[in-house]
Amino acid sequence: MKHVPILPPGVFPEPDKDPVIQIANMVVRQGEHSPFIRNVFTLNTCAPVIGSHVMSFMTEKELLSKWAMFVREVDADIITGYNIQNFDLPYLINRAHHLKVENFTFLGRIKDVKSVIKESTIQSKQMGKRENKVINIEGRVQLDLLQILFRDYKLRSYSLNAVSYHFLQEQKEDVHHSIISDLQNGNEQTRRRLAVYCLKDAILPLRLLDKLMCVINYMEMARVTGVPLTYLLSRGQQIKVISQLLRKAKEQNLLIPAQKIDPGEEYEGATVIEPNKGYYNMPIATLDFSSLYPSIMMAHNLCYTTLLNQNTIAKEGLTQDQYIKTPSGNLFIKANMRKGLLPEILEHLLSARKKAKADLKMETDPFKQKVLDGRQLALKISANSVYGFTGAQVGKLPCLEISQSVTAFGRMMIEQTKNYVEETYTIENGYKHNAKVIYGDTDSVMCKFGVETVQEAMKLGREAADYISTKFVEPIKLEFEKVYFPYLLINKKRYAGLYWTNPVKYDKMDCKGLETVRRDNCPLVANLINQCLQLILIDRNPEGGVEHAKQTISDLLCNRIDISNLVITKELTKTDEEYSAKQAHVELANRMKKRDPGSAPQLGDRVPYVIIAAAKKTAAYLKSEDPIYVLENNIAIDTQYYLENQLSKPLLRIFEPILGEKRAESELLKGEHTRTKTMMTSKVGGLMAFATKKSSCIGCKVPLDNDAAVCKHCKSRESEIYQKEISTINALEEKFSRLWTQCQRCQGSLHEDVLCTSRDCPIFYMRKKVQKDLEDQDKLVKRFDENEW
Ligand code: TTP
Ligand code: MN
Ligand code: MN
Repeated sequence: MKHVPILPPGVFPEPDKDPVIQIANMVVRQGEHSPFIRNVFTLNTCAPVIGSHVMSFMTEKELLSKWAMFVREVDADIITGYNIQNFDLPYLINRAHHLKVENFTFLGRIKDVKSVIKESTIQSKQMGKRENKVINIEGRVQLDLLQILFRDYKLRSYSLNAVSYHFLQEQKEDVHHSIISDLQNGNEQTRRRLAVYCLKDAILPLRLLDKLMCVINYMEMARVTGVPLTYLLSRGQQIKVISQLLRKAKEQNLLIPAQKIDPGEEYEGATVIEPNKGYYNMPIATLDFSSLYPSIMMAHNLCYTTLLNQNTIAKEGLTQDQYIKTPSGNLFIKANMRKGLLPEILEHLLSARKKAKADLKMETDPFKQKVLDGRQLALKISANSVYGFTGAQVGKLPCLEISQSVTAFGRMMIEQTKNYVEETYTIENGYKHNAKVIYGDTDSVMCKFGVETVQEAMKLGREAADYISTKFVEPIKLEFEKVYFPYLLINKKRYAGLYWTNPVKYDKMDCKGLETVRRDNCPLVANLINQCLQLILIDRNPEGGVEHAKQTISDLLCNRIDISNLVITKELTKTDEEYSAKQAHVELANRMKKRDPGSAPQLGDRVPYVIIAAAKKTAAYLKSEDPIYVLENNIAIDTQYYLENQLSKPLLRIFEPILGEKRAESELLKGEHTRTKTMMTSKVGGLMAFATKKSSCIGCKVPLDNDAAVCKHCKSRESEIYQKEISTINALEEKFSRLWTQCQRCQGSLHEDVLCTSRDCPIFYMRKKVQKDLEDQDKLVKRFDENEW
């Protein structure tokens, strides 16, 4: 569902003032791809929309009342939409209350139970703190797509527009809220245009749910862990473990203690093997334990119900072969005596994961593969949170003996694995080289076997994994995971490499802990790091990477980087007073509010900004500016800031293992290419170069003291110079129209005016920039006219 209230420009709608003018609905049977009901409820008349049922009402009261009847009649199991939980549903309920619409709030399946709005805050490690509205609609599950995306996907922007572009490669038709009331107050045709937009907004969440297989995946998780579907959105990991524990405890006639348990102390975590940093132009095989912590708990029967102490051992007269002592010194009874609940829960979760992994292997569609990978990952996380549950300091049932035993086993095992590899694969034992573990984290080892081909590394990797697995108790299993070739090992948790799972072709370039995904940095950083890594790893041309980095730095300092690459975005999550230190995006939001309260970013928006040049020592948070404002007012960018605060660290990081610390710094950040800056006037932005006042000759740039287009010396070439500037105009116009078409196409809109003002789309900035360049170039060419050309 999707509803449109009238929004006065830039003001968030308020249910006691702003009417609901349309509600669009799509109803689909789970498993089918297209809805069997498509309708839209409109206030005032609306021209027909092919394929959709238009129902028009003359009063808002009637519209709302009939819509509530529709909800009861169609009797859906799941209600979805984009931000329905915090926006549409509460809005409709409040509006209906305000208008005193009778019987509106009976939206659920239990007679006479009203749907009411409550506020709630949830806090979790995974999500941070979020304030949400909660509405009871008995018998129907609310699955808000926005909430699902918040949980399952890290995205740069969560606007429906950006999201549908990201997953469906199409953008929705955006009707800018400033024109909604004009459209509503127009005629049946303009209201039809609103309806079309509204219908499209209603179907998008369904299509996304379908594409991302959300209902199937959530359903499976709910079944496996035994929690209601909605808990998966509203609650954390712990509730799933509790639910499974209750399920198993009941089977064995056990009760779970309800009183608060003392959390116990911190305990030691996992081992990270000290990295042997460098650029490896040879295959590196990675071995990793499959579901390590869960399999440790299963192998050694670790559970609340199997934990022993000396007293019980004495009292029960247990003999040494009946229990084990973990590396952390804790005692547990063996499975043949009594099988723990946790190992059983884990078996169940891991068999579901195994099945998901098998489905993944069968799938050929790359997008579905991603979704299935998401499913097996969710099950992996659920399995790992069983361990997390026992170690949670503020948990319902912490048990230090279990959690510290798990990590102690883990530490011991990775150490042993490293030794097995290095002791077994030696020249002495008949292999061509001495193997070396160059890095490892928690349950994985990166092995340099010294061989030259991916194939040989895979063979040794498989062999080693199988051999080492036999050294541990079942179901513990070391697996050959992949080969990295080449491999750039930067530091603990930071590396990149080409990732091979077959000897013919690498699967992907894999980067860990590097700035290759854009979130808080500007796109320039991610793009440059990606390009350099591609040169280093794919082209195996580290020198080319260095050259490319230098060239980009030089482009940056000479203002040749497009502004869309320099836009940084940060979410405005708190009000000004709540931030302890001044922040660039918050300051900007405040300044924009003063300029124009209507278009200023609101709480929850991502604020795009660039850093502009200012007097020396101006704090960075004062130099943030709206990219559009920068374009429109020809404001110079602080290129030095971008070099020092955005590019330099990530760049040095990837080049240090190749060039060495000293050379990386001197070659990348201090070379000739960084001096180009002094050749340009540093105050003037790139797009200003031509657009300055009528002060220099268009031909040779010599300063002029009159308004002429060219100087005396260039006068004879004036026609030629004019032609050149005209062709620049032509080129810009062509570029503009290409970008324009692209925006139109991606909006799927054939309206003459492109309405998209999506500030999270780089095309938008490019289009704006070209538009600005075109205006400037136009002005420049006019100088020829003014001087009697
Ligand atoms: P991984 O090797 O990432 O996970 P895994 O061994 O459970 O699963 P896989 O079969 O995919 O290798 O991490 C090793 C251990 O680190 C894992 O068993 C438990 C711990 N861990 C957590 O506690 N929480 C987590 O979110 C992750 C990823 C790991
Ligand atoms: Mn593992
Ligand atoms: Mn691992």
